[in-house]
Amino acid sequence: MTTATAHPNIALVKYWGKQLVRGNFPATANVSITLSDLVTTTTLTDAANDRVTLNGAPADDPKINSFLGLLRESFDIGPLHIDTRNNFPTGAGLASSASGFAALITAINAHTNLGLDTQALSGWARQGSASAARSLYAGFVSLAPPDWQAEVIADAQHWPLATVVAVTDEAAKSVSSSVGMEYSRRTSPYYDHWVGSSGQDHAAAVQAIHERNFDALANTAELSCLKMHSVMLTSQPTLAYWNPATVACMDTVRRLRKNGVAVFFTIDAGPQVKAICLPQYTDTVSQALADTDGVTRTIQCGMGAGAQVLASA
Ligand code: 2P0
Repeated sequence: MTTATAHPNIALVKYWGKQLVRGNFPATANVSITLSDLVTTTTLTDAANDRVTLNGAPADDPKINSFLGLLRESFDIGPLHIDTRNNFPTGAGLASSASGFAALITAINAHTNLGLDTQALSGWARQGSASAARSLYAGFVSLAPPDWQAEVIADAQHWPLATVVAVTDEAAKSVSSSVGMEYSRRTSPYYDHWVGSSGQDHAAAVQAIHERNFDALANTAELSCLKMHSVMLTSQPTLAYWNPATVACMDTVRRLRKNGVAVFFTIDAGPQVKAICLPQYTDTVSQALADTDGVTRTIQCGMGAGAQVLASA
């Protein structure tokens, strides 16, 4: 039996869209921070047939099935019972597939003695879910050309930012990110500009992180988020991930920032808002978001660890 954990990561410059090559490579350079407090815990046991339980209930997840199929083209991996649990809403724009595939490949590596190093694990995780490549690592993580290998550009101690998650709806999304990205590539009139400008956004974010320039990171991250959502909204069918509370949270964050609080927002493929701030503002930001109409709860996170094996026997 083997247990591994991994944390979700939140992109500050977003991945949305895939290259038209095998291997699940993003079309846009992206950079993230790995969160603490939110965690996926995955336990593997040998079984007669493959079986997956997600948050305690039997699950038939095509992405996990095809990931196992891909791994078995290269490695001898017997049938497994995969028990995976999230301590946060699943499939709701909180990067459960990033932590999920990072924990899964980390557990499989230990359980079946594949002997893969972190870089190789990250490459395999990318094939399960591209954002998962980043969750192998702690700190500020880039996934960018030329090799599209996730790498740490600064560790958590360099700039220990805090994140407050404002939960507005715990339900799972109706359109998966993979499907949504394909709609966007095929139909959004803004898609080419989005892809073409991502290198510039990535470079600006990397520089802001290295310099610990909060305003520069805030402006770049909010622009990347809003450009991604513009692409989503102009896709056919439209991908409208926001609800009224999402918009209210954005207004709350903008008001705080105007009043001198170092905070910015980012939103992924779901209606939750993540407010990233300097740690001394965490309580102020949490309180303001908790008081915002439609917010059901807030979760405070720091910078999290990379994926790790907890126990293997
Ligand atoms: C990100 N997202 O960079 C972006 C921002 C959602 C919005 O990565 O198709 O689940 O499995 O590679 O990684 C969500 O996409 O997609 C995602 P697949 P994934 O965090």
